[in-house]
Amino acid sequence: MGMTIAQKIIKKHLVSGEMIPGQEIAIRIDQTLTQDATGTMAYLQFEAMGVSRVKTEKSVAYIDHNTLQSGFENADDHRYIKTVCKKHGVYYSRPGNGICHQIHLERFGKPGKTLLGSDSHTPTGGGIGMLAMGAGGLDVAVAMGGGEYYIVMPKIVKVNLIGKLNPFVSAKDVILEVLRQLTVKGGVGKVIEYFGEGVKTLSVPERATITNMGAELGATTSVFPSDEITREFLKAQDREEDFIELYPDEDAVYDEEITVNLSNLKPLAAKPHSPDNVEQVEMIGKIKVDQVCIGSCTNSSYMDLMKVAKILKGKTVHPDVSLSIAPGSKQVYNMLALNGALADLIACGARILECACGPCIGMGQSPNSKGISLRTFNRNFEGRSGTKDAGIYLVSPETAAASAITGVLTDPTTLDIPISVSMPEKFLINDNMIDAPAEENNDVEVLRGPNIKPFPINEKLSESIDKNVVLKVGDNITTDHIMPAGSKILPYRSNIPYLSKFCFAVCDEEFSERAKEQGGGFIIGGQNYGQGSSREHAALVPLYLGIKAVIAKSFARIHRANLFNSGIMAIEFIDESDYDKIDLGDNIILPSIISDIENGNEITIENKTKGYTFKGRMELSDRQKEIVKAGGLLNYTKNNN
Ligand code: MIC
Ligand code: SF4
Repeated sequence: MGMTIAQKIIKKHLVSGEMIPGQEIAIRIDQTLTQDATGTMAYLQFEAMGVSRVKTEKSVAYIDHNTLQSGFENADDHRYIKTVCKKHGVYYSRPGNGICHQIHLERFGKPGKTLLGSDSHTPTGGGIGMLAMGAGGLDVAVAMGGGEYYIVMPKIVKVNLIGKLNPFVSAKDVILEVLRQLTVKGGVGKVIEYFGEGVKTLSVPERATITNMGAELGATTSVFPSDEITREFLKAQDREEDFIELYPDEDAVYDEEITVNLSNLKPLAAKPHSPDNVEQVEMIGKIKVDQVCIGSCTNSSYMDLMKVAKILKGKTVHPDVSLSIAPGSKQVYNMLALNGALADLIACGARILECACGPCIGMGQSPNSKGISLRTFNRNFEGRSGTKDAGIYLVSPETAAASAITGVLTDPTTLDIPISVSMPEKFLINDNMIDAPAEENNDVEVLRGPNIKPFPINEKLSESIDKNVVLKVGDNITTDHIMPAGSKILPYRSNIPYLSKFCFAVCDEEFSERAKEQGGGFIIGGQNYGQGSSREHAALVPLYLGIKAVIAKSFARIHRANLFNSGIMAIEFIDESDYDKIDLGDNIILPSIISDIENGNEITIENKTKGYTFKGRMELSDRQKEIVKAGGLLNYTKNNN
């Protein structure tokens, strides 16, 4: 039987397990990436493993999230990452060089390779035919140490692209359409593979926009074929030697299939507060806009910003709008500066930000109260922008630029501005902001600031657990709800005790205090609990607060793994009506948890307050069972060394 692209890459990297959807497999990781908001924790964990040098083909650390330095914390963390990387064989991309996913695509990604990143948008690399996945920092640390990465063998969804995009309709509209069809949980346990005649009409940056936002589908990853267009891109990046051709076999079998006709697409927007709340821009109507932000790892490529510059050339940003633009990388920024496009952006009144995540992670540019902000980003969760009552719309760069001029949400196809932008034959190559690691690690001193506090480590699991429900939440809880980001909190990513004050604050301001007072307990969740960011802080902080288990209707992939890695149990309701019967404060007992785990996957749960017993499910591989019993992956690894 023929194979799909993802199956081919998995087969080449398979260490153990069978490639049967739903079964746990282990794969070898060729490359890793970290960013600074998850990186400190990942390198602390790497150090705790006692491996002297990374064992991957290439590992790169990027500084892009915590670039606002309003205290010593971020600068200290950067210095720690810089020195720890130098010592242990990791390339270091300095602040100012740009956003991890954009740079990795430009300078390091290779078709056919596996990439594991401590950031959920790592699948951006699927735009050049990599199997690129997001994970928690600990999983990335293990991969850097040469350990395999465990995933559930995914199902493969074929997205058949036909036709060709019309002018002013863009790659962002393609992925918004896929999100409209499949929703934020439609990709769980699946790889999304793009196929069909429409593929060759899309450039690599456009493909990368689409695979980037596959994260919002909850997918394991997304991937495009590696074809002549990929070769041209790599050649223009001066690395044609990294190219290999990669197509699915003609008789490849897919588990599901959907078709998107590019010719029929219209500009789309994801309305507040979910990336799958998608509607046509024209149908939403001309709502008044307060802010427009262009950038992020989804839409900050040279091609994207050239289109924006052409739309804005000779115009002025509407008086009621604040427009900010953050180029994705120094390469992009520098090229815009050299060809004059930057001058057009400045002249129209755009506020040019440094090449970094910036407003996407709430590092500045929070909208005004009840403000409407159009963003070319990938997430519009409530509160993520830093303004709780703001309404964030996710749109294409074309829609963003058009609306910045008119001051209202504007369908860019209605503007009469002919623009054409073509891929450069050669990108500007200058890797002077990427530091190579030291040859020998003995004399490199790792510098740590006072903000770095020890991370919590769980205890061995005990047979019976008796605690209260300290929080009950609904469906689609994101890791941004669990552990918010933003400029005030992000500097403390290496300080779990401090972070714990903000845990779940968006949903329930008293949660943190309540959990501490009661010595921890249980969290009850709905569908798709833990979607969104890969931040393992969303598991480490609840661990610090004493959370023993999350009992939910279903879990998102990366967060589920992060919970188990930290030794918190992720238990699913077998009968979802049991969710309705539990209330905040109920006393819950797991009377025989170790025996239950050993005997299968059914967990007995007693609700003492309500006086009844029900069953939960925890499907674990033998290895995961041992991890949970040991109280997390670090304990398990230590026990086995
Ligand atoms: C995000 O977009 O939410 C982040 C910030 O990039 C996260 C990682 C983090 O929380 O540090 C992600 O997507 O994984
Ligand atoms: Fe950075 Fe935003 Fe991309 Fe996350 S989604 S990596 S915060 S640009």
